[in-house]
Amino acid sequence: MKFLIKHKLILTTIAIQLIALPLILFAVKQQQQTNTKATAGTTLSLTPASVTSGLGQNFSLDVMINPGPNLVSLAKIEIIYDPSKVTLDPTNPVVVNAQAFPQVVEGPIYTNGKVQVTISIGSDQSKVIQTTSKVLTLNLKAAAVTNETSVSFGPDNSIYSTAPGDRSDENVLSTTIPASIKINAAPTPTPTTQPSPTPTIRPSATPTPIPPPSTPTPTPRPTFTPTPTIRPTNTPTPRPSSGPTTTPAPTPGKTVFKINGLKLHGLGKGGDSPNPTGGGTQNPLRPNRTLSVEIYNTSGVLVTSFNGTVAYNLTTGDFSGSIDAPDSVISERYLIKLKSPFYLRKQVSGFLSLIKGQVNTPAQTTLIAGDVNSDNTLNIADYAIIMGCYSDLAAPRNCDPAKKLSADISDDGKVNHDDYNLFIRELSVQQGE
Ligand SMILES: [Ca+2]
Ligand SMILES: [Ca+2]
Repeated sequence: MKFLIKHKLILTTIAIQLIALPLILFAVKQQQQTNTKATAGTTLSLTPASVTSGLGQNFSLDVMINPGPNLVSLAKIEIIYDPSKVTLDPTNPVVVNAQAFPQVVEGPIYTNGKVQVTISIGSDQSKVIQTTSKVLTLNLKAAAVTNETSVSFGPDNSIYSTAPGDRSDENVLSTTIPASIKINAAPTPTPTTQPSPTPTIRPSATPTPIPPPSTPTPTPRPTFTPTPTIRPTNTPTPRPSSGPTTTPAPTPGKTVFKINGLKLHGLGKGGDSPNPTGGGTQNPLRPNRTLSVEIYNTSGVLVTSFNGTVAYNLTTGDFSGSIDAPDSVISERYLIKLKSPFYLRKQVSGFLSLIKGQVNTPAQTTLIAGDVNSDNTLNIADYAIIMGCYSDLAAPRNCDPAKKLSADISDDGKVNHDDYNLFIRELSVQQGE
């Protein structure tokens, strides 16, 4: 009997384990899926998800954003619709929610069946979107009878975030939810909106293209004056012939500063203020950078300053170089500060006990980006230059080659969301040292 009970107990334990194992595996898999999703995590939706309208009547759709775990700074929105079924209200087609997004960065641009607009929180880092908010309202008109037509998000939507877990150039949009429109022949007195029970959730990467109108019933185009679609002149900045990473050999007898592993925010493995270990532009267009070395005595009085060049290393994602100090520099304990154009000046940690006539290596240092006008401060003046040169959907508003060079803080030849978002992310430190 005792043996039987023991046997039964063993069998029961095995049975429980057999049942529990798939459950544990399932739970682990679920966890992994949740984690995968959480890396992007922001949702754009059109509400109400379902609208029934009478022919010729006006109706509105709101674009809503649920930031998820992200802190949204900028939204690039592209709405597509079938212009043979639905038209834009000619007087007021797009109303941006200026409370949440006070800065219209570009657009709205109206093309056949498409609305594009890029909006941001402006220059105040604390205004990032952290809760579900209205982005804008689309005012539309029911133009042709149909059982179903959709108003949805096109392939070119992107959301940028200042969260520490995100990169400055990372699109954190994960999901877009369209709206379904039914247009009845007899005009209903008031358009009824019904919350749809199950909105179709589609990944933003694969939008269903709107089929071309089957019957060529030309919808009269609204009479509003659309913003002309000015495509930015897509002349890529010519890459300088690379071969810059040849560190010149130090001159014998010279006092040399060996700069090792200098990180520039937004470039290579430089990270940025909220995410120091994050990445940046892997192939910066200007791999050689001027670096000013300032030497101060232990009382903080400037002794001398001199310039040299540091070069980008693709493998390590940072900058290195050897810079000759003037002969007047004597062996002494010094404070060192480093400054490169468009970055805040930074004091190297600790003192450097300099030995004249030898190679001296200051501690590894990281420079903060975004000082577009190189006055050692991050403020509205830098922001204004970035906004003036911003060019993604349209030509820049106020830019020239020099401004463009300085505003392109991600150094990829373009001034757009990457540079804006990097600047906003850097604002936790606004003054150079
Ligand atoms: Ca500045
Ligand atoms: Ca850029």
